[in-house]
Amino acid sequence: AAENGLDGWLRYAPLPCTTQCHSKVPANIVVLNATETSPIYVAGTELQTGLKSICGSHAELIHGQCKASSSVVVGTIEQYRKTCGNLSEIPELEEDGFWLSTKGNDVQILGSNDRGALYGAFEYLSMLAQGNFSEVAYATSPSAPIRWVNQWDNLDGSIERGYGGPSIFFKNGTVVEDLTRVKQYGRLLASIRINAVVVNNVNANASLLSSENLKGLGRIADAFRPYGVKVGISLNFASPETFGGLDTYDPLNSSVIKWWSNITDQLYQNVPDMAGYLVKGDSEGQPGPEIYNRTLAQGANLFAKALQPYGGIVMFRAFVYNQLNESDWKADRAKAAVDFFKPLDGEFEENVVIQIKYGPIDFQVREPTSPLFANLLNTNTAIELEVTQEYLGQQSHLVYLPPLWKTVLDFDLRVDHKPSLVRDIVTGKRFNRKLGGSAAVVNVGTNTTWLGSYLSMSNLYAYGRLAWNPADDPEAMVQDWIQLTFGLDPTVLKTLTRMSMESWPAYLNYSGNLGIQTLTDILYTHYGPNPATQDNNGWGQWTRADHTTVGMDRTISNGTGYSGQYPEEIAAMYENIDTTPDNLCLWFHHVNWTHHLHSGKTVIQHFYDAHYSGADTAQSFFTQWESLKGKVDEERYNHVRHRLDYQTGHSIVWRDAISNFYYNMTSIPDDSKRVSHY
Ligand code: GCW
Repeated sequence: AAENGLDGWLRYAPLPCTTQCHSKVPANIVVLNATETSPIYVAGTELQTGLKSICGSHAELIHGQCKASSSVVVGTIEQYRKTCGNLSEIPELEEDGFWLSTKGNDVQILGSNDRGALYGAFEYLSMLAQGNFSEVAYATSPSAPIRWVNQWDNLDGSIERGYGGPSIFFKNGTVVEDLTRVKQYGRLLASIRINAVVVNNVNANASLLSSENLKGLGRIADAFRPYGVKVGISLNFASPETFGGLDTYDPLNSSVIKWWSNITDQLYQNVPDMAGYLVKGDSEGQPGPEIYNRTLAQGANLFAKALQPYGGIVMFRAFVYNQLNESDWKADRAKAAVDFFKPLDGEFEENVVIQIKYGPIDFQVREPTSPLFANLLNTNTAIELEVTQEYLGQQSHLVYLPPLWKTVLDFDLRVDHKPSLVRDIVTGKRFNRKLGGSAAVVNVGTNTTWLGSYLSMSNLYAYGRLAWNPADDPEAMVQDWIQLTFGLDPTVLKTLTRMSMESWPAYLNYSGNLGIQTLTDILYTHYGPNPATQDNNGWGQWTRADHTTVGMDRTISNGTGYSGQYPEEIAAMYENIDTTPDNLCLWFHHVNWTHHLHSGKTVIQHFYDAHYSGADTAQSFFTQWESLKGKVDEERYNHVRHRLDYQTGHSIVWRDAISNFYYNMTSIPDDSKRVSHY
């Protein structure tokens, strides 16, 4: 229904009667698998619902046997060969891949496994919902096996950095009774080919491991299973002591090892197909192996070994750093991940994957690519992205994130002077690793828009697309999302595409640029302008701004040496200010406010201009959206209008707060005389 956001991009809005629906859509749906908990069964009902809703046609569901003609056949390739006979040559598929053919009388949707068949059904429905009846025949496979989302849900039902209401999983310390929303989430995730969800916060509470909660996890897994989505959990490193009653949590202690393997056994009794563990150790106050003088690899391997009998995976986070002293010119939080993990390369078990945030600090509006991707050649890696807009407007600002993510995924790190795109590193291709992929912090909640805002859902949709194919195009992805979410009106498509593509550059301009990070409040809320919070504390998100100068000197020659963590060609580029792109100038160099950028502008004038132009663009979103009145149903029109109205005002608050702050600091007037009156 139009009023209801729960369907996300799976609304299956009716197509206008003029389309080819009736002639092109088969009369039967053949489901080559009968068990009700199988994704193939779900594919059958999804196809039936979708065809009815999109085309108004009733297709008969037939289980198990092949029908002579006019059918959509959905199942695995193996089942097809057994039940329906010959199949033309089709390309080799990876796990979860599928073959889709709409040529001839039948539609074939055939997975390499059950999950792949369901993905293919969603792909076919996505074509139809966009009025696309073209004849296609192709195979597609995932770029990587790990396509996960992380929820930062606490057992009390709150969500860390969640902006879409309380948890759909937990309440009052246990798993909620009614798992309807979990199933609906599973449906959305399956449609974008996500294959696992870590359901609890990385800042984990050991009481998740109580026997009651293990049963609850079993129920969550049962709810997700028909959608091919597995469950994983975050662990608290100290659990053996705080929850298990041992007097240690030393990862090499035999009773600790036994305790974890026993817990793992119990988990697999409740969740036989559990995806694995996610671990945040020795980071931001979380316990880890360090107090026992054990390495992070010894910590990770403890869990890896417990999981090996079950084929589970440990996602071990690279987000490890210490508080630092700003009076030390060479101190640099951005260096922490490589400092901690590079010496451990090759020491991790084969089922450990190091989960690396895209940049070296923390989900900022722009960061250089994390150099850790270039420093783990004998270790599995995955990239961590953030759909929840923690530093990026918390769903109250429109920020379509894939253009930001692409600055990292498409970055060529030139390891050993060879092409080394981040996307080829995390998929395992570049260094020949079997495991790899991506994880995104999503944080949906009970809000009927899921994320707290209709427009934010484009980020979840596109995340799934990129996890499958990191070479996918941000504009093409958002266009599919717009048509699936708001229908086929060309003006809606054009306007919302433009707004989406302009949104990250606009937010970047009014919230921080030239590589200075997001100038938001970093101490508590991560929301709204507060450039004063960056410096004079131990968090290491420093700008080192004063009356005459600004920026972090991260060069080898005179600074923190961070640029030296990159392979030679990249290090040389960043070491020299002449070859550092303007957009990372202040990340790598400490300069005068009057330093001239490659653009010809001074740093301070760039600040003023960018903040004005970013806020101008944000204001235009409101008018652009208003031009769509009557073309989008009223409920969603008003919801979005309200958000954009707020963003209009808040972008001006941002603009003025930042411009004013640096004007007061530098006393350098704005050439265009906008700022000088403060
Ligand atoms: O971005 C920071 C957040 C914390 C978060 C942490 C992490 C879950 O402010 O809320 O903790 O990163 O990624 O572990």
